[in-house]
Amino acid sequence: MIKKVLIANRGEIALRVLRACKKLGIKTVAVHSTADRQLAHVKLADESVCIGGPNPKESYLNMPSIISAAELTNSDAIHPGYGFLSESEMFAEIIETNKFKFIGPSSKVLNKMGDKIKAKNAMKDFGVPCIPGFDGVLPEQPDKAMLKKVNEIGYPIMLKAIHGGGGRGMMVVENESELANSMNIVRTEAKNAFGNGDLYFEKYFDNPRHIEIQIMSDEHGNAVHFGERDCSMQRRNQKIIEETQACGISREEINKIGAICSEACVKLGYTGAGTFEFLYQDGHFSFIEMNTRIQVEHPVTELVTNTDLIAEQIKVASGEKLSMKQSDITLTGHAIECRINAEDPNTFIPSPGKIESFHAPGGPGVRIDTHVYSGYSVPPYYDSLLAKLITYDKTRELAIEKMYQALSETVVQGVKTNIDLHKKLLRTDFFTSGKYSINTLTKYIKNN
Ligand code: MV4
Repeated sequence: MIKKVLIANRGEIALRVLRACKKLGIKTVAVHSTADRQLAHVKLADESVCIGGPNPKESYLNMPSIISAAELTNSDAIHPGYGFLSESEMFAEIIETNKFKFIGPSSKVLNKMGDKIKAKNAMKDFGVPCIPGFDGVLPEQPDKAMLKKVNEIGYPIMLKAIHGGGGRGMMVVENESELANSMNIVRTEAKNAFGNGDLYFEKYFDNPRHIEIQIMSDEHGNAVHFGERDCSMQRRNQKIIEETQACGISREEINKIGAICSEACVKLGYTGAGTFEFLYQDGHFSFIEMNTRIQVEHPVTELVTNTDLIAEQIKVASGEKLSMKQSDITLTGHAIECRINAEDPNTFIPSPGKIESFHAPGGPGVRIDTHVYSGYSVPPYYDSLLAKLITYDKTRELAIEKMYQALSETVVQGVKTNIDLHKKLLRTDFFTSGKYSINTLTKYIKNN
């Protein structure tokens, strides 16, 4: 039984986790940096502990400090949110050995999914469709075996770092003359960013959609999926709009890939919430990686499936069986999320500072997940997400119109935001028609 949860995160997700704990009658501990004393969830938590300086390394990434806070407050479990330590094998392992509960999968599973080749080979074994490529560690320089595989796959290929993520440590290679040099570049980049320069490659997909499947599994061998999200509306690996249900993909297709994902979770010994990321092109799903955490965009799934994924995540971590069967889960209606960031609309550079006034939109089917209030100062040390605005309605058209209205009602003064960009995007042909890929937003911004 979990009686007290330490929330090892900040911002809107810390508040979201706090709300789920309150609903379940679980005590909460907020941990925060010296720059985050003003956060709403710090004031609402039963206890709060300052864990270090404003730099994430001193606080939200500071494992000894967080574990000390858990000891000090007698917490049972730690919720890592997203980002920071949420996918850290070492953090999960330290929590496990100190007899706290990590609200997420085991350190063993985190190790496997954190290594893209291990993850891919496991998924292939479980029958998850993967992208053809070289599914081992590449040699220092192209050798006979590697070139044979490249020629079998055909150019273009994509070089990827085994420990890559967030769009770093990958490069498209168009022909053999670029191959050796590109390998050196990606390897150096990966060594610097992830401390590991191991590479693999795959066939390059030039215009895919980014579709992901939400899953949840318990400690008793049960797993379910909650359908898909289309997260293609992104720029430089930063998603800005997510929606479900995905345009033009049938329920049969989703249920088929969803069942493969939930079966894979059981075989993997996965526990908790997770997401299978796919590229979707020419009517086919191809696995790219698994996210072993709750994601920013989980609310759209909560709205169309009428579930509280964070509460379910906590219940599963406390050893309960999943409260639903696959047949209980149906997707009804349409939900869209717009990420409202404090950023310059032209340069996309973060725009920290004091929010002089803030007014949230409302009405039926309008949800806003935010930690922001009038007078709040956005610190410069963290990501620029101010609020997630989510609308829900019977049809996609109605959800879009509701979103446009909600964005028009929203007031954020004092910092620059991307609200106007969202309003413009909702009126583009590619968005209203639902015909967009991972390249669409970048192209739009270049031309407007
Ligand atoms: C790819 C790809 C095309 N072909 N793999 C980007 C981050 C990482 N999660 C995997 N990524 C990609 N892998 C092959 N074989 C294109 C991307 C990609 C991407 C994928 C999803 C969402 C946004 C993206 C932006 C650029 C590139």
